[in-house]
Amino acid sequence: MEIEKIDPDISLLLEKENLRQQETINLIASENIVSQAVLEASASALTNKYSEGYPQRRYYQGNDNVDDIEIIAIERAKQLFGAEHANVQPYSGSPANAAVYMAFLNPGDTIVGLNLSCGGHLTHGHQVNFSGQLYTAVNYCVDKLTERIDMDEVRRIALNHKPKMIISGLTAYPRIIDFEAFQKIAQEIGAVHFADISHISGLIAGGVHPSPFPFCDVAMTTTHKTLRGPRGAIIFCKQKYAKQIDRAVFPGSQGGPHDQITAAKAVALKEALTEDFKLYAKDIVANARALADELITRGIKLVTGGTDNHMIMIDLLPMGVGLGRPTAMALEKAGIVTNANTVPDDPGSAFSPSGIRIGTPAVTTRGMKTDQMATIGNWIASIIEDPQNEKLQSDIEQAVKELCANFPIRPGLVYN
Ligand code: DSN
Repeated sequence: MEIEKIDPDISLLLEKENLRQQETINLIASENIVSQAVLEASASALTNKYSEGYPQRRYYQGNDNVDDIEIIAIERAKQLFGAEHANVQPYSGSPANAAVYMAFLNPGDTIVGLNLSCGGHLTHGHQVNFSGQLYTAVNYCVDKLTERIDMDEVRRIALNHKPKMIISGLTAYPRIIDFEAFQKIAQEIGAVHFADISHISGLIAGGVHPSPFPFCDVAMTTTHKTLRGPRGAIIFCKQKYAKQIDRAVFPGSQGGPHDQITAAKAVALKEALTEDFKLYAKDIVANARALADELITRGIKLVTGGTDNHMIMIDLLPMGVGLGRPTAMALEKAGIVTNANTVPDDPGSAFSPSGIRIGTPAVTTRGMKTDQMATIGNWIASIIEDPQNEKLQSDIEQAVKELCANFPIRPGLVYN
């Protein structure tokens, strides 16, 4: 490969990263493994192009191929989700959310979203983020007993604060989102309903999670999570909002789109339109349930007591405050890659939280099924019970390598 000659340092690190991904179990709920076709589009000559504007309305010449690619991506995105309009240019989730807010809100306007510690995203109104600084953010949390979103509470907050926008969506919440109920509340107070479906868009596309369409006014998904595409995002909206969304993306908040990523989004959307992808989405959820069941059997506490989607939130509070990070580090030594995460009412901090978030999109892409989930659940439980045991970690690390060798990341991967 050319890169070995030009830049051996980076080349070596890329090789090491390939090996790390091959030999470890990736349970990070927001990550996945793309197909070779998506990788090829991402690494294509489109990297060399500038194309500010939209198809047939570009500021630079030489965009005939880019136009065709972007139109294909838009049409596939609309078809997959049954949306009226799609903008496929957003660089990623946070810039896309910034564009959505810019399209509908003025600084100071009130937004209502799920609190970060209860499973919402930074861009849903956290005070350290632009969304909590530019706008007046009010958060809802989850019910203390059930740890689920309480729609009566969302309605009470909405009626009280009369936000201009209500956000339905999650980044660390393992249950179904009732988009229809959110829409009813938004309609009652004349608010815009914005669904952030970044985590669950692959499940929606695969028919295993209810769709926010036609209930929401606007929706956003990143393309690299359960949707299994390149890093990026797509915004969907009703046709009547198309112009204001497009303007908010370009020229409002972005410059030239990353055309190589637009092409890779188109490829991933084509893959997501297949019957194979429906099976894949079904297996993601079946795997998450099997993993959750195994953890519960081993006495591990899960937020909400289980999962409906691709994600499991392990609550380590029964064992102490702030154990998320040391446990994630112990798991990593055993070859199991996760992230520490807050749990509802966490007395720990965002950097030192008391939970672990895990998810099954990447292991399902590798072809692992419920039997393997039971094995992995057992390993995780053993490490949680005995996090200082280095011999246990190295024994499991060896077993993880053997398991991973049986489920290699294949370059031509298409799920079947
Ligand atoms: N970092 C993403 C996640 O892990 O959910 C969200 O931005």
